[in-house]
Amino acid sequence: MSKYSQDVVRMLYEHQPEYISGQYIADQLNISRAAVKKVIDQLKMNGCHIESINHKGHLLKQLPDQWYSGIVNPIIEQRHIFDYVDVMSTVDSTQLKAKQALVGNQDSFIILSDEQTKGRGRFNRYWRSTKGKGLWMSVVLRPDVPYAMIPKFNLFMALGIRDAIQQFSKDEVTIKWPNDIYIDGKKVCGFLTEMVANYDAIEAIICGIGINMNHDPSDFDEEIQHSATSIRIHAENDFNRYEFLDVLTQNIERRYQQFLTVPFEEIREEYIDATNMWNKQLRFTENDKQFIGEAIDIDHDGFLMVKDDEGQLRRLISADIEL
Ligand code: BTX
Repeated sequence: MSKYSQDVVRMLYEHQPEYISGQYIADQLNISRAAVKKVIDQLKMNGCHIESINHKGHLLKQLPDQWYSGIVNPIIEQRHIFDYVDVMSTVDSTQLKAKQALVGNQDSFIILSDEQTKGRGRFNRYWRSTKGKGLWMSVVLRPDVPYAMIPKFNLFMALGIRDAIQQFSKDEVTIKWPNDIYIDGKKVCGFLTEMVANYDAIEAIICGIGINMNHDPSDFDEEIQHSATSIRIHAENDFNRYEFLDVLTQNIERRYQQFLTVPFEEIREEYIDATNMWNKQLRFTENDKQFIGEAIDIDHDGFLMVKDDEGQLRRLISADIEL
């Protein structure tokens, strides 16, 4: 793509729903009108719905189905907690990329990619990140908090992600403590929080978020076809990936500020209401040991309280749970 593509997309996006003349774009970028036409033709070939009318100019009719930094940037610039966003078309893992990019600086940022070739979940499990179908991103933040706060960060993020997905889903969206979001018994999102720390303090929190956004059921491969779902499958109305990114990052910003200023206790009831694990027998795996039990509460520190099948009370900070 031309080096001007993102600038042109941004101008078209910011002028919506107005037409914008080729001459105006040319003047702004200090290039010829012929060069502008070439960029616009290229964008159209890439699937951007641009309407061009003689003497009127160009109009972005519909937001594209890929990530363009020219559109992502103005959205993320509205979020005060981030310094920048890096938009990629493909990457091994946004989480790995984020860990490299956070070294030697104090930036808070987002890495967003259209595809991951080595997306990873917890315990190095795979995370299927099909091109163009999902929101695959890592968020790097720099809170000045003690290590013990990290599990709480994950709880605040869970609510932020859940709320964002709920705005687009006609069906109830629930949290499966501690790392998944579900709709109708199937996983729509997995997320995880990692940290980089030195002896005294946290240097960065890296929250990797994978959300199935545009998949049809047939887009999931055999291994996860029965356990995965997407927002589109449950969406009330047609939605665009940029609208979703806007809502998601608003919710992340809101919950991050809440995480910094209020104790978990203040959102505990809300979290319990949003969780889908109550009143049923579940299989837990904790440090390679399995047991059956029933989740009965989330305590003031965000630990899951479980009564196992021998009647013993267990307090879990993390575990693998089969619903
Ligand atoms: P997890 O370990 O709880 O979930 C991984 C499991 O989920 C896999 O073993 C598989 O059964 C199932 N799975 C894999 N892909 C999908 C999918 N697309 N939809 C539903 N189920 C799936 C949860 O891990 C945390 C995942 C974080 C992913 C993000 S994406 C951006 C960032 N980069 C990266 O490499 N990881 C994070």
